[in-house]
Amino acid sequence: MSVVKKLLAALAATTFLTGVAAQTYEFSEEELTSGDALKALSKQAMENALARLPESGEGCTRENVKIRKEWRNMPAEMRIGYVSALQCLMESESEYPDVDGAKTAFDDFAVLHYNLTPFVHNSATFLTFHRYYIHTLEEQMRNKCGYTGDFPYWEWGLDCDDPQHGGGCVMKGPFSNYTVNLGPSTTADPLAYNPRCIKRNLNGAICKQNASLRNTTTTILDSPDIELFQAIVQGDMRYPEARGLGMAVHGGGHFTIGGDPGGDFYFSPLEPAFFQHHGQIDRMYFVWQNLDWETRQNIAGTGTMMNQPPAQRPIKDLIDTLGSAPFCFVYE
Ligand SMILES: *[C@@H]1O[C@H](CO)[C@@H](O)[C@H](O)[C@H]1NC(C)=O
Ligand SMILES: *[C@@H]1O[C@H](CO)[C@@H](O)[C@H](O)[C@H]1NC(C)=O
Ligand SMILES: *[C@@H]1O[C@H](CO)[C@@H](O)[C@H](O)[C@H]1NC(C)=O
Ligand SMILES: [Cu+2]
Repeated sequence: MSVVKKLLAALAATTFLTGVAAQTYEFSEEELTSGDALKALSKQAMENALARLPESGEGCTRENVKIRKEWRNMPAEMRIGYVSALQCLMESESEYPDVDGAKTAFDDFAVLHYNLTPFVHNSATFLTFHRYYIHTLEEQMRNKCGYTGDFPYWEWGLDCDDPQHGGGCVMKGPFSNYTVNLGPSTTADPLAYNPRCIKRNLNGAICKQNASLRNTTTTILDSPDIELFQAIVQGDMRYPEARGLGMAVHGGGHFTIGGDPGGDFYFSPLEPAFFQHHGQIDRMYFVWQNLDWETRQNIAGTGTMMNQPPAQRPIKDLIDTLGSAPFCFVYE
């Protein structure tokens, strides 16, 4: 089955339950700003998650569970392998011969995101969709490109104090030769072939105001249920608790990089860092869930406008990263 069909199917089934207020944690201001609080919460969540797994045997176990890591905590050779696998997808054939701008397997992910954007943001499916989306990229990196390492996340807050200046075309590093093939979403035909360099507009001020270590931590701590968690992560204006946060940590991470296509709501997956960024969103979801697993296995909100095709990958399969299928990972 194609990636598109699988992801569409993932959106088709929803359930609704209500959450119960969670345990409270007390941290000092210093612990919140230094990241010590976030480290403690992450550690607790990973321990709680691992405790739910059998030692060994069939399915997902403590022996075979994958451990997703902060980019800088990955060994250098694993980071090189990760970049090579992304470059390999950027050279692999597209599964969308009909989309003029989709030249590679990497571009296909952007086509998918472009088509689904209105249904998978500020909706019940935001967290589970993106969890499955980056997992699908990981699977393609492994299956098409032989990647054997772990999947990374990007702890934005570690970079807020040291913004690299300037913007414009990326001239250095592994993606200096990468061509962005389609978009932006503001053109008359966004899916047309439109080759150009990748531009970034790194912004430490946005990072400090919206995606600091403290922001990441308070988002996890101040969200009693899934409805508020997904609202506060995205700055959903419909909720008083989330108003005034701007685009919150989700937009904050995106606009710490910004540029074209990184700042394009529809085509941001054409920016390779998108996947580490959404790794961090998913890690926040994982930490939040596993701090109080018993009450945090639900979703909230309207389903989507997508009632077709019939469900093949129910959302309940996407809630637990330790489910026997399709996931088996924790975040350290
Ligand atoms: C980019 O392409 C040029 C010309 O083909 C090549 O010399 C250079 O090594 C490439 N850089 C990277 C980072 O792949
Ligand atoms: C960053 O945060 C400030 C204050 O919370 C907010 O006004 C602004 O819109 C946010 N920026 C983004 C890009 O979310
Ligand atoms: C991030 O923290 C700053 C102050 O430290 C605050 O003004 C801002 O509203 C916070 N944003 C989010 C998304 O939590
Ligand atoms: Cu998205």
